[in-house]
Amino acid sequence: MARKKIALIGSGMIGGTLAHLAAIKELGDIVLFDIAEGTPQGKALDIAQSGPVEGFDANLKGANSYEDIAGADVCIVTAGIPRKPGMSRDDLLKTNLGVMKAVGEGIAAHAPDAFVICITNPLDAMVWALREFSGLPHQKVVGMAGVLDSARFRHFLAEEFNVSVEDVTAFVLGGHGDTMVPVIEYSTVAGIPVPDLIKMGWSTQERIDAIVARTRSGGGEIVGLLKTGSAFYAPATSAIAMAESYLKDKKRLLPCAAHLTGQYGVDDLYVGVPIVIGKDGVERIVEIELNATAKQNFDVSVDAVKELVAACKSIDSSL
Ligand code: TXD
Repeated sequence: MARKKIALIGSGMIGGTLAHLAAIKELGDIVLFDIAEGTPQGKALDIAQSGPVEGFDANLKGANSYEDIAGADVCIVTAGIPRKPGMSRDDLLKTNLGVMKAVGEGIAAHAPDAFVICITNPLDAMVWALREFSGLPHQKVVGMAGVLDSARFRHFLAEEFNVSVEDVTAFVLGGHGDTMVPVIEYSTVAGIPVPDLIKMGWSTQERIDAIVARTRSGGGEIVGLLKTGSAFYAPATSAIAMAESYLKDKKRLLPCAAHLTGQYGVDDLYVGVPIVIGKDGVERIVEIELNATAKQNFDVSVDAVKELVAACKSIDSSL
């Protein structure tokens, strides 16, 4: 059986880490694509040279032409620019919308059967725009945010309870970052919900509230420490989990930005919800009942995404 092909559109910090992880996990052959000349080629060669030591077999190629992504099974998109000081939200939207247009057209022309995972910020709007520009089926285009947000939440909860991260599950809905909605009733340690753990004296509501707040600003905390960029290890690992579920038809249930068509009362918008990812892409959108507070927070999150999409539409009239 031929190896799968994974195309990484954008070969910056997350793109390079994605390539390294995909190679170590032997998910397939890898193409690193970027508009910057030399960067994808250099990273591809560097990672390929780690192969003999690590013991993985994968072809790695750096590219500046979309033709090289031909026939990719998975495309993971990190292309774009970060928000720089003095730049308005609309300046960033304008630039990254232009990038999504180029990327969407490149994928449509050369890898129309791929499962596409968007990571570029502002995530919930960019994944919507990428889907529009590519014209791919909605179930083949998703956004990565929830897996990262819930991984951050799980890490903090495991520290708080002094238990293995393996036994901590977390449930996060809504948009990325500030507006994410952690649902603590569905977050557990080996099946024991967090509210029960509070009753058992493992923690207090105040401490859990502080963890929720820290999770919401998890991206900003890392930017503040790194100073010259944003998180890349955990974002890359999160996207790889989604890619692996598709490539291996694992049917994992993961929180991702998915296209809603009435679920949770939302229509034609990408919002973070639990989905099942298998060989057909988004195989199921999981609609759970939310309590009043979670529903209220979810609606705030949806409104923030709606506003971003409206801004995209006013920037690009073809949308
Ligand atoms: O949870 C999440 N979704 C996120 C999102 C978590 C962390 C970071 N998140 C966002 O991912 C971040 O705000 C950025 O929008 C992306 C990528 O982050 P990364 O840290 O990898 O950014 P880099 O290092 O700046 O890499 C971006 C690359 C860089 O090499 C550019 O040359 C390239 O994108 N780029 C392009 N590639 C192809 N085509 C075009 N048009 C293009 N423009 C820039």
